[in-house]
Amino acid sequence: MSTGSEKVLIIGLGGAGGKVVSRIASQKISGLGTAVIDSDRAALAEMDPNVAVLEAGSNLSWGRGTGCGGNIIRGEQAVSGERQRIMELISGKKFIIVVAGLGGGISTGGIRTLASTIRAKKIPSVFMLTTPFSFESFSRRKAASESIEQLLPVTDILIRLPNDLLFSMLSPDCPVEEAFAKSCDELARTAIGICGLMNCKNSFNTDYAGFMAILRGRKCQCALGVGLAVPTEQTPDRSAAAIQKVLASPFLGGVDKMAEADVMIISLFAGPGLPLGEMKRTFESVAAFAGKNTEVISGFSTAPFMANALQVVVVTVHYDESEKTKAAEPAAVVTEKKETPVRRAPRKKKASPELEQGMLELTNYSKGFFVNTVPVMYGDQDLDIPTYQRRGIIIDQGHTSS
Ligand SMILES: Nc1nc2c(ncn2[C@@H]2O[C@H](COP(=O)(O)OP(=O)(O)OP(=O)(O)O)[C@@H](O)[C@H]2O)c(=O)[nH]1
Ligand SMILES: [Mg+2]
Repeated sequence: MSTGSEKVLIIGLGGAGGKVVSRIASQKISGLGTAVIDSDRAALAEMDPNVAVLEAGSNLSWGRGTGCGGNIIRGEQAVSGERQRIMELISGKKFIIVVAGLGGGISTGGIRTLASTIRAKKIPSVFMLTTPFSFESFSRRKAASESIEQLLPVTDILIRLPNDLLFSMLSPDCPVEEAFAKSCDELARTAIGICGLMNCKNSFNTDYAGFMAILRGRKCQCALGVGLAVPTEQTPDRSAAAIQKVLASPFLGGVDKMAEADVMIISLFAGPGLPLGEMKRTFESVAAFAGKNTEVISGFSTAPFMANALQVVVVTVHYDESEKTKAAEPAAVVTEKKETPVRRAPRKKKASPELEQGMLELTNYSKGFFVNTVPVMYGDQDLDIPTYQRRGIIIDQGHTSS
């Protein structure tokens, strides 16, 4: 199986990933290869003819080309058994995007093997994963979130898109099939947008390294909006038109999400000759939606095939609470390490506090109840009388010698 000579490869894993990748393949974008890994033969048969398909698990006892039926262990077995073919599939690639809907059998079970295989080949990659709707089963949601935990150490860039964000943008009357179809269109646009983003040669910070610095190993949720516009007679301002589309993106979750973001990445992609004024105006218009604590990072790139089109990609990153506290920790450690060792002065002895308690007069008290008992004698000494009295010892009054 071959994906051709394209240096960038988008891999769909499982049903949702496959649908997205099939849409991307149908656009025949030059330089972009597509592949799908699934154990569901029927789903693979529906792929665009440009997609390289890898049927996983057909040699296993349960594998009859019917999919994993939500069974994560089967998903893991199916993908682990295809390590060699996956190696061949990704060989020679410069950059890989993986798209999958976590929660399913092959996607949740197989994603780790796919990630570790890509890492073993040292190919830069971005994982774009949806997490299940809140109405899906608890076990699916739990499996998805555990899968994210396991993936963090083996991925560089993990973009986690909660499917629930779709609800915030689509009307409740929207038919389910339409909602899913729209989401796949959006994910396809997003994946293509990310490819543009990673190729930002003129970017300030929005290239692969910049993304890695923000996302690597950190638990976060992302939201993403893509808007592409060309100037027309009705809408001559392509920047405003592209921003409008970004704001309407279902995976952006609305302007409130932008204001709450910890990081906002704005990237422009246009044909050669992008005017400075238009670039500045676009960045400023999008950045106006950021909150006062949002760190805004922006970048741009140009390519001849974009002609007079302008694409705006906005990624917002919302760190989990635990990550926010973690972020403060390394700084503290670094400061401590750089500190010049201080020679400690010899410890001073603590000054003893002044004795405040009054003196108790030392007198002989009556033996009380024991006055008529036979005294305990040792030689001529009555042992019932305290030793200091018997021997006439002067009691230390509590002051130290210094
Ligand atoms: N946004 C979006 N999410 C989807 C779509 N289809 C499925 N999902 C999500 O992706 C998750 C996994 O679904 P699939 O990709 O069909 O599952 P799979 O990996 O093929 O799993 P098995 O068939 O059990 O091997 C679901 O739980 C949904 O949350 C879709 O069309 N759009
Ligand atoms: Mg499936």
